[in-house]
Amino acid sequence: MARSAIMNVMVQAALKGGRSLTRDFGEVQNLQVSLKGPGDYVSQADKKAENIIFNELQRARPDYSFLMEESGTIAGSDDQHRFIIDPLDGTTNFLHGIPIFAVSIALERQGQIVAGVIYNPALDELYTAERGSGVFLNDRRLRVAGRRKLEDCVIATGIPHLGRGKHGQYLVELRNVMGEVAGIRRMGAAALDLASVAAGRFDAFWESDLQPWDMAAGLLMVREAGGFVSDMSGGQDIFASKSVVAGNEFIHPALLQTLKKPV
Ligand code: 2AM
Ligand code: CA
Repeated sequence: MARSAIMNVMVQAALKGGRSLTRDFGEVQNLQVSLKGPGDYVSQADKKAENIIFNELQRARPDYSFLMEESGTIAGSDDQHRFIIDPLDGTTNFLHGIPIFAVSIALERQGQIVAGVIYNPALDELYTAERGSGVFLNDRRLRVAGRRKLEDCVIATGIPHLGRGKHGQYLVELRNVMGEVAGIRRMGAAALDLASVAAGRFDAFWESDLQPWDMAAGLLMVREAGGFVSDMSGGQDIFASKSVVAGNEFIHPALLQTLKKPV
């Protein structure tokens, strides 16, 4: 698998950020027993990883712009290129010592996502995608799963929690989907959920109230694996609507329809 120069830069940044997270994750596991918990420690770990990733990318591409979960927007002299960075997707998992979290880095060119890297350091799983060149998990090229019937499918989702999302509407969606599928999973890291759709582990995924950095790299991966992505209304306003539905050509439309079934 030949990687472009920019992909090499993004991979190095993700690996370096991931190594920092791994070191801090060890300490987080020890802090579970403390009364206060590892909250402050995790915020620091998150910011530290973001700084490492930012420094790596900015050194290689000093003109590019940035959108980052922790530091927000940094305008570069080149506004045609923008890195979109989530240094720690799956923060709640990380905080609780659950090894399902990832670094996510995407590159947008003129508003289009052209490259993406998602790295889960706990499993040492590195997903890479370039527009038009496919998506890989480590060295293996990925394809979305081929299932055609919802009843055979394992569907991933994100459940809105305290202070977030429309809980009533979500329960309707969940009720609609659970009656028609083989299983539902809630992993708690949207970037990894999308990567897992690309890898054919999940047949589809839906979630609302997500940010661009949760989704950018993963959206490209699903597309490059031959899958379909949309917002909850079936359109392409994914960032603006903050919602995503992803799956193969059969399950994506079937899931969209099921989600919207009237009560
Ligand atoms: P995070 O771990 O980077 O916060 C979980 O349902 C998914 O929603 C995760 O990918 C999580 O990303 C994302 N998410 C986005 N905004 C969030 C918020 N305000 N609180 C918790 N999770 C959030
Ligand atoms: Ca995130």
